[in-house]
Amino acid sequence: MYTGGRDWLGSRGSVIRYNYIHDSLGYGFKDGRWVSPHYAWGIYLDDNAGGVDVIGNVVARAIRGLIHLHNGRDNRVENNVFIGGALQQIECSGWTATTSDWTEFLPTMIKAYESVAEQPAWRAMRNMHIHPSKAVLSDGKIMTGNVFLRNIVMGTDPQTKYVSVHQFPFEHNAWDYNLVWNGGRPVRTGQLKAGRDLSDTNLAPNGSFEDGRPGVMPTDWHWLIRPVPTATAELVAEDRSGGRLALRMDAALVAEQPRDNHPTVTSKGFELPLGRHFRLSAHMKATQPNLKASLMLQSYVANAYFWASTPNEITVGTEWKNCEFVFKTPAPGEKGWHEQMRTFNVRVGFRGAQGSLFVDDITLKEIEMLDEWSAWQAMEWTVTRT
Ligand SMILES: [Ca+2]
Repeated sequence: MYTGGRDWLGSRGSVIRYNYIHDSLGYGFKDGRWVSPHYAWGIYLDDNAGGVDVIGNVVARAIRGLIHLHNGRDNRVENNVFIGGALQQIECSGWTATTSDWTEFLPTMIKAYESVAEQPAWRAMRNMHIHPSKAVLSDGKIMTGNVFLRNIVMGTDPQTKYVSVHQFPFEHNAWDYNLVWNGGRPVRTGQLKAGRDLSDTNLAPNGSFEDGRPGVMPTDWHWLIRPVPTATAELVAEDRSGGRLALRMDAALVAEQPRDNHPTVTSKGFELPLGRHFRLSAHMKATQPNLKASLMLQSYVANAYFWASTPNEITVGTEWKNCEFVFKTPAPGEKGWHEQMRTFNVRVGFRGAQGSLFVDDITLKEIEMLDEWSAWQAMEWTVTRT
């Protein structure tokens, strides 16, 4: 059952109610042959479809999923039974401000919206106070105002996911009171989220940069890459985030050198358990906007292996800002693991061509990682009154 919303209006006010939709097969061309089942959902709210009520349906078995909201907005999905989607039960794929479908259809949406915006019947519909040109959020996402309540959702395939979401702003959608069962297996949502700290103390050596004296490298830290002999990285008292001292690194980029071309310092090595999750954070600021720094945990033995946590690129501005990453140390046998892997160190690099980077309060702690279901529940959903 399909509808779309390239004109902002077409699907609004539609009700898909009390149907039994089952074994949607789909038929398509894949790897040189016509195949079925192929690329099908039971209910497909496509291309910005908005303002649809999907209520009280039983939707069973479809190859791709049982319902798909493709940049859907202002839809209510309530009191349905979704059972036996193959890839996932529910799919939500948002556009962003730069998605070609959005930029292509936006003029049509605005024209249609403005043609009815002053009419009471249209104004009374959900979120019709939002002009299409005001629909993009500050992070570029668009898909808002959807409500998923009191559905019963059951997966039957061991590989299936409960939900698959893409460019989906959790805090602008509501998802609550759904009953989910996956045959006793974990409920997969594709979401990861850090839980509580497991470490009582900071595992980063001298991460507060309070040990040492101004004008020299902090205690327990040393150069990893000093691209020119005059490059400086030293403790300073003039600008810090916490305590008395911080680390200052001055720009010394050797742009023509293909690698090892910018100042990089590391802490001394320390042991960490393998196969565990950690949070690495640091306070950073720079003498000018948009300077590039890097922060990572690394482990290596020369000529044997190199491993580093990612992502690690940071854009630093002129105000102190906390940058943090969550990652896992490789467990034995996992990608990135090496039999000689024992010690790790914290690494800070400064890629700026000019100016200085200030670093303070580097913190490394082992953390609990929530499972995908707990992470999904912990998202900052819109709260609805039921
Ligand atoms: Ca400090």
